[in-house]
Amino acid sequence: MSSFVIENRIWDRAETMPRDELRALQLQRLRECVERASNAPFYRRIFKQQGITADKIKSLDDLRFLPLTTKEDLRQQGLEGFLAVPRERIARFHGSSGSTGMPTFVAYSGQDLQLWADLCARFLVAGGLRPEHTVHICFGYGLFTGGFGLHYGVERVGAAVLPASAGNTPRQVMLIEALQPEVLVGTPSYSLNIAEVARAEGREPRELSLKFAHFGGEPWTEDMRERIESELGLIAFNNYGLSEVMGPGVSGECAVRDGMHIQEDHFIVECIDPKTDEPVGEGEEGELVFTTLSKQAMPLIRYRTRDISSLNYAPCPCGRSGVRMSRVTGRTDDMLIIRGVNVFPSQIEEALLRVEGIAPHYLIEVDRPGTLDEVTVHVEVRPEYFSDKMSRMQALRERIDREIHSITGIRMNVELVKPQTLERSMGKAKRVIDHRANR
Ligand code: DLL
Repeated sequence: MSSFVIENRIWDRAETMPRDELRALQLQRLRECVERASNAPFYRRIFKQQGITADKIKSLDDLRFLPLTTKEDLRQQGLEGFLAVPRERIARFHGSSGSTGMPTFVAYSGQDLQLWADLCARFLVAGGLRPEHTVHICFGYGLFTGGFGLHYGVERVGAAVLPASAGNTPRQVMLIEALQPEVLVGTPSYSLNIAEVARAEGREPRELSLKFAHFGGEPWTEDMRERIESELGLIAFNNYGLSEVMGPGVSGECAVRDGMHIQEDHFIVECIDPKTDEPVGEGEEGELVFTTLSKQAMPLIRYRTRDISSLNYAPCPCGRSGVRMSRVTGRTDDMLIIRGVNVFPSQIEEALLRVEGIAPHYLIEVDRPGTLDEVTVHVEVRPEYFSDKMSRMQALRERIDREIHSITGIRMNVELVKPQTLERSMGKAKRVIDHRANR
């Protein structure tokens, strides 16, 4: 890790609001949100059917009487079904690329964009950003919320933006060398590509100007954080968000780096059992569900994220009162069911990173050639470990097999591949190919 020290600075006093005050504010904003949401055709119809009105919400506990909203609802109703303002008040569209090809669109009013920049500023400052810094943003600028979301957050803090966008990694390295940014913003997996290309060009990645980084947009493990920090010689912070709810800025780590503070004055979070829809206890894993309290153009009520995490209400030494969510360990729709056992890609990542000699690049392939599921994990070997000696590679494979088995309880095929052979992604890494869906 870098020796750079992150001070505990707070962007907005609202982040430290006492919890009783916070809950009172949430209740008031929840009523306003229900009022606003009833302008959207989807909610208007449901509220009418179920007799829901803002004045019937007497306490935050009444939230559970409100309907859950799903990604399917967004797909089926389209943007129009969820717009709570006339088209002329929309200032920006974004979208998340669905597996079906057609993105799910989201809309922002001018006020939403202001709030978004502020919420990004909060977690950036919590993770050390200061006006004198320069920030290299390698998220894609486009429909994806990562590029523009972080861009305006950095500007709000008053720091300089280097809008590198995604792709063309040699050029990214050149820009870092030329403009000496202290901060990197992007997906964690892409930062490793930058390190790799820098090294291939004869530069030591740890010698680059980067001191800390704000990563988000995809799942990553604590071991991956350590690997990235040691590769690039920086301190890495985690931040979380999703386009439907706003984009980045829903939560982020403070200097303590023990969970991401949710910006609860603008989002109510619940953690539910995805099967029963009942709340799980504090610290237990469940699906996160968000209600947007302040969004104007596209308010969402009890939006099911499919992200699996847990909540920690213990006070944080940094003074922020927002509940902390754990790392996302997987998505309900990412979970692989292998011969009846539930496995998350993050568990495989954890196993792989325990083994010395392998590079943090992997791909999980699932198939069912006969009646049984088969998983093949393709893993890159680090150049200095790659060898023509069968026995050496066999020992490495067995070590990986044991780690995977001890974490997931199942046996997988391990295929070691030469350094640099797995495809590098320019944004969110693709970790799983499941052929079973096409059989
Ligand atoms: O990825 C928003 C974002 C951009 C967040 C940049 C942070 C930084 P979507 O493309 O809609 O939006 O994808 C949202 O990505 O439901 C999670 O499954 C996953 N995700 C986002 N951040 C994290 C994270 C953006 N820190 C989906 N850890 C979410 C794990 C994350 N998963």
